[in-house]
Amino acid sequence: MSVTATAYPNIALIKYWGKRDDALHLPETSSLSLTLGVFATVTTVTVSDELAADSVTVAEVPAPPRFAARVTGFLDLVRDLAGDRRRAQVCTVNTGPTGAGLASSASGFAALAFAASGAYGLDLDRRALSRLARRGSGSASRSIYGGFAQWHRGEGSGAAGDLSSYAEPVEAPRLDPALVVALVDAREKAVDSREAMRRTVETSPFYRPWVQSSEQDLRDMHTALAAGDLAAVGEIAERNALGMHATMLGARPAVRYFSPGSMRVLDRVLALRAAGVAAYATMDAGPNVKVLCDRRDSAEVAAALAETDSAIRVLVATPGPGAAVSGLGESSADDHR
Ligand code: 2P0
Repeated sequence: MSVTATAYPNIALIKYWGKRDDALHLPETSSLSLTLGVFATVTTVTVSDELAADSVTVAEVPAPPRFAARVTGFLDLVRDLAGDRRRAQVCTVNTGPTGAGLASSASGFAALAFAASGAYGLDLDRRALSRLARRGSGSASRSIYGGFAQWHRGEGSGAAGDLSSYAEPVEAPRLDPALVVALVDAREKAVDSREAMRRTVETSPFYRPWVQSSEQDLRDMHTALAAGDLAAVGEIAERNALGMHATMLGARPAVRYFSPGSMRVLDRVLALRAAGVAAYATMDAGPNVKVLCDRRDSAEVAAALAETDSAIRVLVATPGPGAAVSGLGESSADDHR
């Protein structure tokens, strides 16, 4: 059985940064994101009797061992759920930069959750798929849905935590947003986000205060989304993201993802606001900057960001769809070699 699924990255407006359970990927805080309509990941999983081991390719090239091991670990979860020990071939193609703070692991594990659960014959609803995707990468739980989504931190540990930590869609019908992505550097980051968040939780004196403020940010964000108040949404998102980066600067040793180029883009966003354009920045585990604005202002914002000599590429993303199965087949693993 072969299943192909497509998923899109999401950018958090209220960030996920830090786990209370590393094995189950249970977060310290709830987070809220917008799924983008760009940089899809397309993944095909083919289950076969003939494979002695899982095989994983990324863009038709054998995956690096660390990533292949992560995929196999994820497939083991799916095999346990399905009671099926057969091995699988995983072929994944990312249309965006990988490991550059553009949420490639979110789209990647959301697509893998859909494709693998389908290929192993599981019939999971979106909540179960979100919980499953979470086990691959926390932020992937949110890419199961299009538009805005909240990943609940859930309550408790062990099975109770696992059952209660999933994402759900959040309606914001009065907003027509865009995220303008300023690509400052498309290279893979030096410190991966998993290590960076672990170090932050364990060593940063600024971490707990951010966790507390994030709870208020989330409540305020719901109010702003319901009111369709883009300026409030942007202000809350910007302060939440800068606060997250402050926690990392307090880690020992510090983790710093923004670069001089990122700063020039952030300055440009401030200049846009001073000129009356509602534009607000957020940044993740990398130097790239994403700017939230109204869709009608997105061309102006994109032009302004492109004028900085820091952005090597600027593109306008509007809200994208949730993960979905895009192909089914009965093909054998050989078909994909
Ligand atoms: C987020 N990030 O909310 C935050 C903001 C990066 C900065 O989720 O360890 O790849 O696989 O659960 O999901 C990146 O972390 O981490 C992330 P794991 P993930 O989007």
